[in-house]
Order: sequence, then structure tokens, then C-alpha cells
Amino acid sequence: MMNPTLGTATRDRLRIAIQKSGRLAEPARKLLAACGLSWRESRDKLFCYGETLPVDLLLVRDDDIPGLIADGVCDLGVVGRNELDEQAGARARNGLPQAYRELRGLGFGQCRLMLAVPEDWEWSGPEQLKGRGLRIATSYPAILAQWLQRQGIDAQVVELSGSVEIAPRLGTAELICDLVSSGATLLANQLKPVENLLDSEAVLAGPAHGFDDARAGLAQMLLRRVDGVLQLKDRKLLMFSARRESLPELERLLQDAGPLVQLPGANGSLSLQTMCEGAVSWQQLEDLERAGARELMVLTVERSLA
Ligand code: PRT
Ligand code: ZN
Repeated sequence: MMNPTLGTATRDRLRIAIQKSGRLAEPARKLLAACGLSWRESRDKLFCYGETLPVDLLLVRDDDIPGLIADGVCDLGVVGRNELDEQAGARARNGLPQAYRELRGLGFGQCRLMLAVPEDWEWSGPEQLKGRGLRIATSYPAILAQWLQRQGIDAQVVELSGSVEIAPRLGTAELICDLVSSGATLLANQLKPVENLLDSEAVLAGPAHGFDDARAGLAQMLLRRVDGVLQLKDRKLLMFSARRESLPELERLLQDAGPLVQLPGANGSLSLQTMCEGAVSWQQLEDLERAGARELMVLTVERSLA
């Protein structure tokens, strides 16, 4: 049972590819676990058999995920938008049909694909790259080529699989196009980001065409649960009691929250609750208390179906 038969045949189990190790591995597992999935791990740690639901995991390199979906080896995958778009661009360039699509942005693994130039360059815009026969080092040749074409720039794309940031110092390129999150890597290499080519994050990807067997229902259920988890991520339920005369001021303080639900409480007071996006700070609680709120409570919402 542990050894999956790979292939495109009809299946009654859903197979999701996630990164084995790296930036997206842990958050991807956490997200799927929050969706109610659990697994039995195999000895080779490449395939995890789904226990609570017929949903299995394949642990792979992130670069392999789009291809695994294209080949039907996996049904869904958690992968960086940068990787998915790059491989989609490469397929398009080779005249291949689009094989996968982004189903959901997942809100982790955020970074930007940026053009970066040596610190001492004066940057006035992409125009200044025209007609200079410049070389740009990148691991994202398809996305970069598309951008250059849109801008009408005739630079040469130098494809590197790693350590792109040292290319200018090595003299293999004048500038680079690479992922940036904190910006520390660029800074350490005397480079500065100048143009943003792509806002990236981890995404749930699936095949361009849906499923026509049991996987359709499983994928739909999973998507619904993913939506539920993403929606709840920053939500807090705020509960308190108050006397009716305090309501106008309390409503003013809570104008950014959801609707204020009022129920009759003890001793003629009201029992109130509302949904808040993001954290509720001590300061906000103290302000509400001063305005007449009592028995304040902030609760994490664990699960909900809209
Ligand atoms: O082994 P495998 O091939 O699976 O892993 P990998 O080394 O290719 O991937 P990994 O784990 O490094 O990245 C996986 C995904 O995380 C990427 O495809 C992106 O979608 C996302 N991600 C988010 C990042 C970054 N942030 C990031 N900062 N991927 C890479 N970087 C690198 C970047 O290339 C540069 O070298 O970090 C450096 C810049 O970081 P700062 O913070 O210095 O700006
Ligand atoms: Zn990789």
C-alpha cells in the first residue's frame, strides 16, 4: 500500500505533491493538517499514506511539482507561484499546452521576483537597459524573457540554477533577476532591487482540466476546507457584555469589525459578539472596557463552514 503506482489512470485517492524540505515544506503540511488530513509516513519518507481521508502526500523537490501535475502523477501541489509561472512560461515557449493552473494563493512563502542592479547604478527605469547588450543572470528565464519582451528590451538572459546573486561579481552578467524576501542577500552582494516582475507566494496548483472520477469530489472538499482555514487565519471572535446605553460608543470603537450580534444577557444587560479581522490588542480591549464593555473575551475560531 505504501508504494504508489504512478501514472495518469483513474484513481479514487487524491495525491498532493508538497516540498520535501525547504521553505514551503512545513507550512504546507500545517495547512493540510489544519484541513483535517493526517498521514502514515513510509520508510523512504517520499510517500505518506492518508489516514483520515483518501488523500496521500508525495514529498518532492519544489521544481518537480508542476511537471508531476502535468504528467498526472500528482493531482494537486503546493508550490511557489514563481516556479509554477516559470514552468508554464517554458511550456508555452515550447509550444506545449497549459497543463496546470493556480487554484488558490495560500498566504505563505511570500517573495518577489526582482530585477537587481549593482548598488552604484543610477536607476531611471527599464528604458535604460535598451540597446546596451546587457546580460541578466536568473533562474527564471521564461518569466524574465516575457518581461523583457513586454518592455522591448533586447538583453541576453543567462540561465543559472543557483547563486545568481554573485554573477555580477564573477563577471558572468551585469545584473540579475532573482527572488527577494528580506533583501539581505542583495545587500550583502552590493546589489539593489529596482523592478518587480512577480509577487509570489505558495499556491495550490491543480491540472488545467479537472477530474472526472472520485478525485473531483475530494479536490472540491479540500478546496472548501482550505478556504475555511485561510479565512479563519486572522479571525478572532470578540465577546463581551454591556448595558444598552454604552452601545453607541462601543459600536463606534468596533466600526471596522463585522456586525455586532446582540443577545439579551443577565440583569438587563446585553451579551454581544462580533468577528474581528486580525489581532485584538490589549489597548483595544481597554478602550472597550472604558466605553462600558465587561467580561471581554477574545476567542480563536477553530473551524467554520461558510
Ligand atoms: O530542494 P528544493 O528544490 O525543493 O528547494 P529550493 O532550494 O529550490 O527551494 P526553497 O525552499 O529555497 O524555496 C522554495 C520556495 O520558497 C520558492 O520557490 C519561493 O516560492 C519561496 N521563497 C520565499 C523563496 C524565498 N522566499 C527566498 N528568499 N525562495 C528563495 N529565496 C532565496 C532567493 O533565491 C535568494 O537567494 O532567498 C534569497 C533571498 O532572500 P533574502 O531574504 O535575502 O531577500
Ligand atoms: Zn528547487
